Amino acid sequence: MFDIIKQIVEKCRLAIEEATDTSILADIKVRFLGKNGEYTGILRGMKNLSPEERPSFGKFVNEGRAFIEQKIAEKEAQLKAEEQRKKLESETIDVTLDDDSAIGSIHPLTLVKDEIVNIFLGLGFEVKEGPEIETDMFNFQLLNVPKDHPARDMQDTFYLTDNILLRTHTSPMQARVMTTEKPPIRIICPGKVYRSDDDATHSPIFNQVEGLVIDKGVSLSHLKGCLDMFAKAMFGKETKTRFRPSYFPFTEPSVEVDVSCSMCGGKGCKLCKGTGWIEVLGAGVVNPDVLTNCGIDPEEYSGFAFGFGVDRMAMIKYGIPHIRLMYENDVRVLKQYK
Ligand code: FA5
Repeated sequence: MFDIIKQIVEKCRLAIEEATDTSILADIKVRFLGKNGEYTGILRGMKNLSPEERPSFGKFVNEGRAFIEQKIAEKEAQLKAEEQRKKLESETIDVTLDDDSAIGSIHPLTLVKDEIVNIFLGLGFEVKEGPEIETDMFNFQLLNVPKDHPARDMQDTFYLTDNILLRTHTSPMQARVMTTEKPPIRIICPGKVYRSDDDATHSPIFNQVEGLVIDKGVSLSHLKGCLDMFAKAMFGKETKTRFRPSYFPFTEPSVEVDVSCSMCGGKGCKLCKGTGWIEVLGAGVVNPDVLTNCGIDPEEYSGFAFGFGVDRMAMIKYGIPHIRLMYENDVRVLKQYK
């Protein structure tokens, strides 16, 4: 009996010694010391021993078990240390590796939007962002575009219900601020907008930054000064601005603003289609009806507003020929604008 125990202990010791990972070791533990394990089975033989033999046999079995348990614990510590070392080795980062292919870059639309926002922050404007799903009231009606007004055709709209739509410009945010805050107001509203448009320079989803200033005595000359300053900061200090009469229901008078072409300096090139000028935004003096709609007294206050497409600015700035290139997420295109 004692010899059998010695043999099993030896067999177990060898198996432990040869184990190459902690899961094999766990199997060995079950195989020998588990409920139905080989070593545990020995105890069943105790019933055949005389009462005198039992104490010394029991002691011998317990010593054998303690020996196996100690060997398993030692081997487990050794294997765990080994496994940890291998894991650390395989996860080592080579900080000397000179490869930037995995580094992302900021999207050109974000770059241009941030640049625009920073210029206006420098001029004392505050950023206001709002919902992309809007009510007809804020998107159109408060801005002097009642239902069935022909000017709605200027912005081909995605309606969700009769009165809920995807905002077609960020002007509804201006209405939201005018109805909740008291002048003086000096805000810009960047954000995504939606129209049913699709060609080389128009996308169904695009980005705008619109601006609004309301205070006492604000006039068209303040608008011209502000936008001229913006154009010089954005496109270079040699940039000239040109204001042409236009129409928007929410401004009176309304203007389209062109900047001298930054590519040819105004001489005429492919980018400006030979005219020397590039149209960048719409603007005007806030229509007094809009102020009244939003609860501001037009006798006391006046203001100017403007709005432009960030996508168009990015196309001009980086010479991007098709607006869709900015939405296809082709990294070969996007990583050029780090
Ligand atoms: C407006 O959206 C007016 N809310 C701007 C405004 C604000 C005027 C305040 C006066 C006072 P417009 O529809 O022109 O205006 O759009 C402004 C700019 O958005 C355009 O100059 C153009 O650059 C850009 N844009 C318009 N539609 C698209 C489109 N589908 N894809 C990309 N850019 C577009």
